[in-house]
Amino acid sequence: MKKIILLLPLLFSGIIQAQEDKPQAPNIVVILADDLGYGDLGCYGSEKNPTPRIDKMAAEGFLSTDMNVPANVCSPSRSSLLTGRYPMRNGHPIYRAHYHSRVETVFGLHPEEITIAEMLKPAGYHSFMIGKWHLGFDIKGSHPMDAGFDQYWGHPHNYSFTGYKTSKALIRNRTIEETNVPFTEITPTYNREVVKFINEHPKDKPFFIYMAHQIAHSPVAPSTDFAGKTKKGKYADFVHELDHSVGVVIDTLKKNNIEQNTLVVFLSDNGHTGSGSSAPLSGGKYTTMEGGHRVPAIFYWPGTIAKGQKSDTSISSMDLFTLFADIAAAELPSDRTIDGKNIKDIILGKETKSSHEFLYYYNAHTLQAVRKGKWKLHLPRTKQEQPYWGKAGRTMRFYTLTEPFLVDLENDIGEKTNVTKDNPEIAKALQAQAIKIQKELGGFKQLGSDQRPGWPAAEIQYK
Ligand SMILES: [Ca+2]
Repeated sequence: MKKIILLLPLLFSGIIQAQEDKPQAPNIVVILADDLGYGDLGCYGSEKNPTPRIDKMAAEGFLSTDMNVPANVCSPSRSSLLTGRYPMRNGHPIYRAHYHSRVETVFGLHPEEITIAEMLKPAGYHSFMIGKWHLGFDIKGSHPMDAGFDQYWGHPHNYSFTGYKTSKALIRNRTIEETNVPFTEITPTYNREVVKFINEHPKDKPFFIYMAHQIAHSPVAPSTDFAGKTKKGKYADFVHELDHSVGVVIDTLKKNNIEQNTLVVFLSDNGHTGSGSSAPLSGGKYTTMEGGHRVPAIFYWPGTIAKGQKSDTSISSMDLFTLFADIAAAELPSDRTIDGKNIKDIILGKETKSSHEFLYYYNAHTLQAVRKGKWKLHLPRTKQEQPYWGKAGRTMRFYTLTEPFLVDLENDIGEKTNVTKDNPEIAKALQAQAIKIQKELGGFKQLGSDQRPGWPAAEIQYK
């Protein structure tokens, strides 16, 4: 008996020691810009938009010149970021715009999809979503809090979205807190809420913040503090406000002494519109040119990610899912295909080879291009196959194609010259891959073997 009494305190102190030695899982913050073009930040060559905070983040972290989103409009891009799966695979390949058709508004993110928030939960993470959800907020089963988030604050739609109680509203969790909110008052509340959350969050529990801004989507309307500030026009003021908000997050992490234990990822959901720029790329939002799918992306984690890295290794927004699982020691789902790859070694500067053998460019349900390394093949298409491109109004190049168009992205980033004739074998191989992947992911009027059909929701909330 005496022995046991002596041993017990030792045993307990051993357990406590083991817990103290276990490194705390890092916090994760994703800051998603809306419709921010590849050429819209100072660190990506913009001379118009002052973005000192994001530029500093890039200088002190990892900047990707080849971050690809698998969709060129808001909703499908967000669905794939959160699930690590191509939009065709996860059942949300089209965007949510109530004025196009009723069908598009009555389904959202499928409840059986697993989001980053759900994946991180068993690893002890508390998840907070701020801002534009755009994945069926009003639909039962598709609300952020049905998708693993513990807390929500924000305006969940495009500001132009009308006819719902949640239109132009600010919502806390599932409760409408303010209605008829002027657009210019929304972003300042995001800053207020993110600061409050970080300041108050218990230091011994890791968090995941998904902060999805309304900036730089229309309406281009900077808040009072930013209107006229840059003297370079409204759009520059707007992007400058976004930059300021990024600075607010970084400063708050620093103030709480958790900057070294927090990975911050900044990226955009798709290419530019209106006053923005995707220079030196061609095309923008709604198009499957590089300007629609290649976005700015910066990874910042002082003490872990080395400063001043600039990488042209192809990565995808779907990779965040897999990267976060790794750094959080969370389990990846084993019952489904995850398209995201673990890019940890890439952002740590240990690997320069891309894990993506192919990248697929879908415009809604239509596969329009396949890329392998520097080679990108634009596939023939008719205007009937695509709901978006014609609405873009900026470029009609590639709107329809009668013949395949092969581009060498290394030497022709603007996608000007068709080199199919000089490289017939490459074009043929990419065409074969296009046929193969459509059997799996689906295509226009073709259901793939691993494609979740969009789901009709039975019940609309807030109505
Ligand atoms: Ca967008």
